[in-house]
Amino acid sequence: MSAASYAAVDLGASSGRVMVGRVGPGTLELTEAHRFPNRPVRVPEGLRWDVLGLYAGILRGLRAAGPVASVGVDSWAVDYGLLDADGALLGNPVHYRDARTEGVAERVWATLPPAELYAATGLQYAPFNTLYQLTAARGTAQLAQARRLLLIPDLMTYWLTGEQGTELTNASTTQLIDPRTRDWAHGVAERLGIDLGLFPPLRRPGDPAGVLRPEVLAETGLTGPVRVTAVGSHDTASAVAAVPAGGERFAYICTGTWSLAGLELTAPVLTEASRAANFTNELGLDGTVRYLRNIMGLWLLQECLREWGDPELAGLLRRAAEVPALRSVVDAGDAAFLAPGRMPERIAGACRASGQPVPVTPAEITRCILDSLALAHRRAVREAQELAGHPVDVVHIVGGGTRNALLCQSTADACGLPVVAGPAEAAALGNVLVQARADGLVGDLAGMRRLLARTQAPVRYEPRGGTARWRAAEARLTAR
Ligand code: LFR
Repeated sequence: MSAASYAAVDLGASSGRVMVGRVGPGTLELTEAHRFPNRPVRVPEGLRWDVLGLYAGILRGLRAAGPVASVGVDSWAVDYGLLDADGALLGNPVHYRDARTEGVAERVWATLPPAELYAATGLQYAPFNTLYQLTAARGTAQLAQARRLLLIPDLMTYWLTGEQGTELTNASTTQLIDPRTRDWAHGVAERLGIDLGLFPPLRRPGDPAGVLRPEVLAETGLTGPVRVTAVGSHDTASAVAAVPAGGERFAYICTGTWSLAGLELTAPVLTEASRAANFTNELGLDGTVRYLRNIMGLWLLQECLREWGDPELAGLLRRAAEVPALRSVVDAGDAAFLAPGRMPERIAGACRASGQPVPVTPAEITRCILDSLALAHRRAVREAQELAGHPVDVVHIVGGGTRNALLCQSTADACGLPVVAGPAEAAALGNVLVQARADGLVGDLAGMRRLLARTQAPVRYEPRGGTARWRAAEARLTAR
């Protein structure tokens, strides 16, 4: 095969897309076939994902994509659907921002102390890790009836193919995987009474995941057989695979609804200091570890925009750039910002509580958010290097936030390092490249990255000095 087209289904927290990647010798082109909103729905029992709407968007996208050699699916992590004995979905998958996990971690830790849990799984504490969600679900009629658990991309893949599997990079976010063996953490599951038999067998990026069912072919107008390939089905795993870095001395920040900031390592860091700093060891391509911290990300801004009735973003960012930098900052890693709703008020409240000037106008609040994100990026990049003993010379930013020049420049200034921004559609590109690699069209991870660097034209931001101001702002935040 000398060139081929691949469909990447990439589901983000606020939108889904089907992208088509054309890969040939030395070439890589990505085009958008279809983009659709992803709106969680609040029903009486809580916040739920509209997975039927997402699947309908995928089918529409595959129709628009036209002939492809294979399809791969990636999405956000940790969430899942439960299937009954007939293989039918039991209810709407619960959104990771749902309140059901409040107070659950403490119950888990009474059986399995946090230090032991970290030593066994290397996963950061986040209230929404699948392990806590499953503990929250214990005793529900739905879980009692469940015979299978499929993570979101595995559920979509199952509906497309009829075949079930658990893709490893995403499985590593459940907190039920041992990052050393890259296999299930049986001891953890046993002690917490979690039935690992609910998960179908593990599969790895590049493994075959079936072919599109005849009904899917009929509905999408595609001619079979069309293969489905397991990719780094955690969107962050796919995005990190598409960081156009040369060598190893780089940090990355995957920006979108979240900012995921950290390093690519060859082994997990399971020290107590790492746990205390809440760094996670998620699994990446080819035996790599994604050593990173979750930062609230552009969610803070998205929620404000929603509250403000979705004003035009470019104008707002221009006005925000004119607001003096670093007047007030909030801790963009704080789980207090996890839940939806009233975000401008909550940000102003955090500034007031910490004795800083209270941002009032949308431009001021936007500036506060972007400064706070850049500051959180600075902290994560620095602490990751210290904790892993892995120095870097450059910070790569990929994902939607690369379109935000103010955020990229502020991150370069805050880190005191050059920032290389792009590609924006990193997750889709990583998804496409893993499929192309399974067909022998690209080489190893380094080869994939060389191809990206040559074809995707990233933008470079040099630090403009003034790191002392960022250091002072950080001290202001951590002093409290
Ligand atoms: C980013 C992401 C993060 C994960 C969060 C919740 O889209 O996948 O990596 O921590 O969403 O699933």
